[in-house]
Amino acid sequence: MIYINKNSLKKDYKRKFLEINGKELEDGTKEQQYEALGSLIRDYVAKEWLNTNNKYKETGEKQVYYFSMEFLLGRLLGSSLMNLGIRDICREALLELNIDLDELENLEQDQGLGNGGLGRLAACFLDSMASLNIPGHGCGIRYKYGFFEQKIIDGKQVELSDNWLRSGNVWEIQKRDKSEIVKFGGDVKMETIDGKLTFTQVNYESILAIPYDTPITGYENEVVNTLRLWSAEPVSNEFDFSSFSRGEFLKAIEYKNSVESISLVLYPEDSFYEGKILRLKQQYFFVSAGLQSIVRHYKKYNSNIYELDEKISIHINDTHPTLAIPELMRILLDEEKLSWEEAWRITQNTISYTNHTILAEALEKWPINMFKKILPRIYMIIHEINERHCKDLWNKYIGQWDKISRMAIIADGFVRMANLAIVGSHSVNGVAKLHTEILKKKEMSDFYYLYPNKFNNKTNGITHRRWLLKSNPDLANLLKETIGEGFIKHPMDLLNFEKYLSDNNVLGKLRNIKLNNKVKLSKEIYGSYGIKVDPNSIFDVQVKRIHAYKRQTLNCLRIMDLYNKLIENPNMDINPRTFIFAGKAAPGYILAKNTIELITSIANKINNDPIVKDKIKVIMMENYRVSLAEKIIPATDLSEQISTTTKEASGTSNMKFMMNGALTIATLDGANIEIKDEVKEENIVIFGLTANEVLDYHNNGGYSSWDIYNSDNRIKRIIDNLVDGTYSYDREKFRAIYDSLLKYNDEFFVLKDFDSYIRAQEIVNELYGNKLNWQRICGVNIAHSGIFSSDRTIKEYATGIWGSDVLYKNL
Ligand code: 26W
Repeated sequence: MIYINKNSLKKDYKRKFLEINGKELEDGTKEQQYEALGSLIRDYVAKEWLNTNNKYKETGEKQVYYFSMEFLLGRLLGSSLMNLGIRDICREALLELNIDLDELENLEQDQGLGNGGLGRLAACFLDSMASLNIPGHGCGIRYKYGFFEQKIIDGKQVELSDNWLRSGNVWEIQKRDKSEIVKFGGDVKMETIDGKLTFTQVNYESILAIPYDTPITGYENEVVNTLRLWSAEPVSNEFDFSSFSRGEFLKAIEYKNSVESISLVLYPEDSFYEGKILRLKQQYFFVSAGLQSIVRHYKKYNSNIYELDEKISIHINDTHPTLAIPELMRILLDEEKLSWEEAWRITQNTISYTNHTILAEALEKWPINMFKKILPRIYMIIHEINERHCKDLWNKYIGQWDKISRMAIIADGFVRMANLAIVGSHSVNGVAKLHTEILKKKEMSDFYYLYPNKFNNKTNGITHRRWLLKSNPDLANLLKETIGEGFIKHPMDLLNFEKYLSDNNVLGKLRNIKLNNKVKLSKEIYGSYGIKVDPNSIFDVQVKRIHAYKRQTLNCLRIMDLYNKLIENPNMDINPRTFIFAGKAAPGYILAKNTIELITSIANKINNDPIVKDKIKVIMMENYRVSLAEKIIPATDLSEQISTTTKEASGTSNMKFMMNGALTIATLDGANIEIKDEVKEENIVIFGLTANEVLDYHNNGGYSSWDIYNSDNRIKRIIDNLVDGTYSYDREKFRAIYDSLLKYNDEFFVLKDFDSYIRAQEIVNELYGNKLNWQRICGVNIAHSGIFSSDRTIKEYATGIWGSDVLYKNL
């Protein structure tokens, strides 16, 4: 909370603008006005940032470092202003200068350094740590190009590079003096010095890691934590002019490019692992730079390296930063000269690991030969970890070779990162109850029986500050008017809203707020795509990565079915619906790209058919990202969470939608189960196979999509529609989808769940028919969303994993 009034803000802003641009505010472009405001706000933050760091040094509190390949922060201007408690006065001050704050906020490029759920979770966690007074910082990569920008051209996804740093980034500070050297390749020299075997990496390539720090402000609590992102540069940036005369100038530039390629671009694959050398380099690059800087900082203020695990927690977000384990071992063994046993104790106690997916194709494993060449010393350490681990297993599981080889860290020519993460950490958690149970009983059961105490659940959460206060201010105001402001610091207080749900006046207000949000989104849709949608129709929304397991195809099929019914019976009485999709497909994922084409083709057909004109519309919004989500979610009536049960580890958009008063239609997957337990069965619509049914099919077979196709006329018709020219002159266009459903026996049980999905949608229609009851249901969802605040999640991590729970308890 900073103390500043409207007039001083105006004065500061004008001065800042002049300093940066050398001209008057009125003469500046909107972009310049945004940039000056951003810089000013960062200046305001700077003092609290310094104070926070000084406080951490003085108190010596345990520091948490959240290591993640991805941080999907979105925009920072609005959230920083809100956290500092000056968004309203800033809006007024700008208004007096004839500037619209919303317009400036909308100009900010999203910081899109993440693919989806995992990256956004990291961002929500940073927000909660800062807001709960927890000394928790992020460590990652400053990709020059973030997640690609998606354009839809002729109904197809086209990827453009996301040059997000083009006009600079006002939020970051480069800290060249805090650079680290990261070593790749070379050999390991072993020698005995003073009777001790030592290891030195020689003939290696040095790469300079430059940190860029972004302040992470807590909500009105004067805490500013740090997100440190690393960028790669050659150690010497000077061109060697003698080599220029030797004609080797281009070589020098090529070298520079090859070094910088390490932090050049975010891999756009989500849930799919490819053994690319560059990705391995990225992983070691930021992990090594991060750990070296953490240990250096630690040693500056602490003399006893043996207590490192009492002062530092390192959390690894999925297996991507697992090299933190051997890298910390390397630092402790080779640089700090600790014994293996001491180094191992400290490493295990320091590191904790979260798993975010059970999809087999997402499991990272690196070919030994490639690994050894790039990281020779790290490989040796992993080899030793594996030797010791396997020895324990041999003693414990005598003769059980299958089990031992399943649990080995190095096997079949690969280094298996999940196994390393489990063995080298003290805590392994899943991200929703069902997901953790599947990890324990199935995916990681061997390890669970070996280390039952390591495994625990931490159901995901979302920051209610961005996803309610900031993105839905009208709803936040209604909540403040009714239950007071307490819910902002204590989101469980949202439960008090339930008392107001018998008040028709409150329900009416809820309805108006939603309608207003829908009107705004309709304008956005009209502005971007020229399509008029009816704000009074049900906004039925599925926005997330496009992936077979998330089953956008199931959603498409029921729209196709509804369309067939309407064509047959144009007078059918239905609640008009607007189906909204958004999401990116991995560039190499053919089926997902085909799904986008299907959505846009259905949209094209339906939106241009006068028979169904006033009843249904289909919209595919381009370039889904955090800032677009903030507009779509508050305007949603129906949240589609329809993944094949067991496949979605948790989901987090499900939580964002409920918090904004949408009804959820869902399978009993991931956190949907916990949402149902919170709101109770009558306030959510559930359909589809249960986890046990899916697992049973997986284990015992017995599913035939052909049988369903042949026995259900509706299904036969829509599947045929995929290839009979209904949606495209090119009858082969949707062949990939058609084949996945029939030829390859519908791996994700789309046809199996179809009937139950349609019936669930009929229930939604009935519920919508009773407007007051619908509003009440939406209210119940809002009231019960507090438990899904990431503040709750972070408190659980702090107490259950990091041992850094002291501070927020005093809040
Ligand atoms: C190696 C390629 C790769 C890249 C990213 C594999 C796997 C991933 C992530 C684990 C994918 C991801 O974002 N998972 C999502 O994590 C969310 C936060 O926990 C969950 O809510 C989602 O259910 C899960 O799909």
